[in-house]
Amino acid sequence: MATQIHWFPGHMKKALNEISNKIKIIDVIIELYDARAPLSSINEDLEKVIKDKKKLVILTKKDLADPIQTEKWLVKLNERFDMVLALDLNQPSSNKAIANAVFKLGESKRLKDKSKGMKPQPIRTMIIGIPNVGKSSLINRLASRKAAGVQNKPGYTRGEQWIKVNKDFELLDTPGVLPMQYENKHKSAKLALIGAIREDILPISDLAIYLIDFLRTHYPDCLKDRFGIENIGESTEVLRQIAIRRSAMLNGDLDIEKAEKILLKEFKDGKLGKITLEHLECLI
Ligand SMILES: Nc1nc2c(ncn2[C@@H]2O[C@H](COP(=O)(O)OP(=O)(O)OP(=O)(O)O)[C@@H](O)[C@H]2O)c(=O)[nH]1
Ligand SMILES: [Mg+2]
Repeated sequence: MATQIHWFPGHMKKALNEISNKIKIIDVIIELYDARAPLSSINEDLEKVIKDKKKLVILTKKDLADPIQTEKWLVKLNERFDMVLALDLNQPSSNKAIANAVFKLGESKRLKDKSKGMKPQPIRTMIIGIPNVGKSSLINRLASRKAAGVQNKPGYTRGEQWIKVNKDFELLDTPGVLPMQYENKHKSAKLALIGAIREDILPISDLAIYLIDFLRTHYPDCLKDRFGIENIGESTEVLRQIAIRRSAMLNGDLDIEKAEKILLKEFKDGKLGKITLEHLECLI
C-alpha cells in the first residue's frame, strides 16, 4: 500500500483530556471494541487515563465476527480487563447482559456507600469507543425503555445529562469518542474496512486488495460462496470475476472500481459471512 496516513497527536490528547475530566464522576467505564478488529480498537493511552476505574469491555458487532475468533478474544481480554462481553447490540437481550455486568462491577462501590452509613448510590457509567463501534446504538438501547428517565441531575459536575437505566445503574448520555491512531497501514486498512475511519482515507483499490489477500488466506470459501469464484488467484483477477458476476461494466469494459465498492460494501454489511480481521494466533 502506497499511501501514508497522517494523524495528529493533538486530537488524541484533546479527546483523552475530555474523557479524563468526565470520568472523575464515573464508577464503571464501558468501553466498546469492534469484535472484527479488537486489537485495533484498543487505545493504550486511554488505559493510563482510566487508571483504577472498573472497566467493562464489550466486543460489539458479534453477529458480524467469526465466532471462533470471538471466543479466543474473550479469553484473552478477560486476562486483562475486569469483565468482557461479546454482544450484538441489535439484540434486545444485550441490555440485561450489560446491566448485570455493570451491577457486578459496581457492587464494591455500593458496599462502600453502605459501610459509610449512606444509601447505596446508583452506579454511574460512561461509554467510550472508536468511531462507528456502536456507542450511540448502545445508549439508545439502554435509554429506550426509560426515555422519561433522562434527567438533568443538579450536583453533578456541569449538570451532565444522566440516563437512568434502572434504579442501580445510570449512564452519562454523551459518549467519549476516541480518534484513531493510524500507526501503520495494516491498522488503517482494518479500521477503514470496519468503518471506523472514512473509507476514502485510503485508495479504495488498496483496501479491496488488502481484503482479498486476507480472505484468500483465512476465509477462501466466502469469496466462492458469495461470488462463485472457485480458485482465488491474483486480487486483480478476483475483482474481474466479481465485476463479471455482478455485471459491473463501464464503456464496454469491466468496471473494476465498481467491483471494489461492491466487495467492500458487502464485507461491511456482513454479506460475505462472519469475518474477523484480527486473529489472535497470527498476532502473537
Ligand atoms: N450488525 C451490527 N451492527 C451494529 C451493532 N452495533 C452497532 N451497529 C451498527 O453500527 C453502525 C454505527 O453505530 P453507532 O451506534 O452509530 O456507532 P457510534 O459508536 O455511535 O458511532 P460514532 O458516533 O460515529 O462514533 C450503525 O449502523 C449501527 O446500526 C451490532 O452489534 N451489530
Ligand atoms: Mg455516535
